[in-house]
Amino acid sequence: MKFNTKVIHGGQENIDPAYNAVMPPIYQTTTFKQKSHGAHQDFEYARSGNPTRAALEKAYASIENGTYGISFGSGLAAIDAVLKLLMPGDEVISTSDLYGGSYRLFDKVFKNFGIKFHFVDMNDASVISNHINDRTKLVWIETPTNPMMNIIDILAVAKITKKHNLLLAVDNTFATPYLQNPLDMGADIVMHSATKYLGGHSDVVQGCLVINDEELAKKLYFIQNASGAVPGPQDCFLVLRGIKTLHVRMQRHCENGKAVAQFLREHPKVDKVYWPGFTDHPNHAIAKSQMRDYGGMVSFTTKASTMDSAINVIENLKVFTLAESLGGVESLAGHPATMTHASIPKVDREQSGIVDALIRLSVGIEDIEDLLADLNQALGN
Ligand code: P1T
Repeated sequence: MKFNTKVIHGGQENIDPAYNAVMPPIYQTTTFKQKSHGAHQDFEYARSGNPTRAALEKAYASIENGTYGISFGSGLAAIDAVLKLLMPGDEVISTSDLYGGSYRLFDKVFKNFGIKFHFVDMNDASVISNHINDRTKLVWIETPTNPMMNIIDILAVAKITKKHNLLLAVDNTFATPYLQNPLDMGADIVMHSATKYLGGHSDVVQGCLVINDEELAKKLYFIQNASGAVPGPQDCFLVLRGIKTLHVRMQRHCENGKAVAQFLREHPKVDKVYWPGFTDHPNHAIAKSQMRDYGGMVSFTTKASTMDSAINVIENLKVFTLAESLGGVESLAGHPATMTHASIPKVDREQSGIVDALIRLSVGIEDIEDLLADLNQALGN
């Protein structure tokens, strides 16, 4: 099955044995009757499993070319489950430019449980080797990174993690499986904030992991059930519905993202534009080889170069909505330094390029003329 067919049909055979519904029913139930004491059928208690969730988990696995899909109540809950594979004393090497909430979970929660994190600029993947020791267990990457749009070479990182027998987890939220499939490039775990492009309509918070290895999947299913951060059936239904149009939405996100990036680059009030499709992006060659297009996320700074000027621009936007999050059909604009990445200390943030003048756009699928006119008026022509 090719990708556009998978998003609609992948893993969806026989999802409603009772009535052959084309979409899985929303099984709004906490528990399932046992035939007799101890004689369970497929489902017993809804934290452990639910048919609506099972249909979605099969879809997750299918679109990421994996074997096992595991869903969670949010993207952060999915990351939390991966970190729970570790023990006190273990070490993690993470990209330094990553979603502020992921950083906060690492630095403010798991650090307290004796796990050590090395935050590393991975634009040159070989630097990872400098931080590996006997206690290293996991390498965590995001690519493209949030919000600086850096590209990390998944194949090169996977070569290092395989050599040292480390787990490699890739947060594929920005790219989605429409653009890249990290498991095919040697990753052990793919993670998504399904809140974003997979759900696609800004109406559901959810996360997932996709894995090929059976033993690893068993451990993560155990954590999913034991820790209990599971999504409800209604939310699973919504994400499954969103996935069915992922390919057509992503195609338009990519087209509009490219047009916005090019427009901003030519604009006299704009200073830097961060978008991996530019041929002079530092890792454009890697983006070109590991992604099928460049996505709908664009970050930029204005020449005025102050926090006030950046906030002024996003407050003047009328079609773009000033809001956290990304990946929905509507265009959003945010200020990473005070919003999504406020939990990262200012010095570390600025070292990654997240300066006070940085604006991040999630370019939606509206008419491009309206988006460009909106940016033009907000920038003051
Ligand atoms: O919000 P949640 O579903 O828990 O997902 C967390 C998360 C994980 N990884 C990446 C790359 C993300 O961008 C996010 C959430 N990000 C935002 C809310 C944001 O505006 O960037």
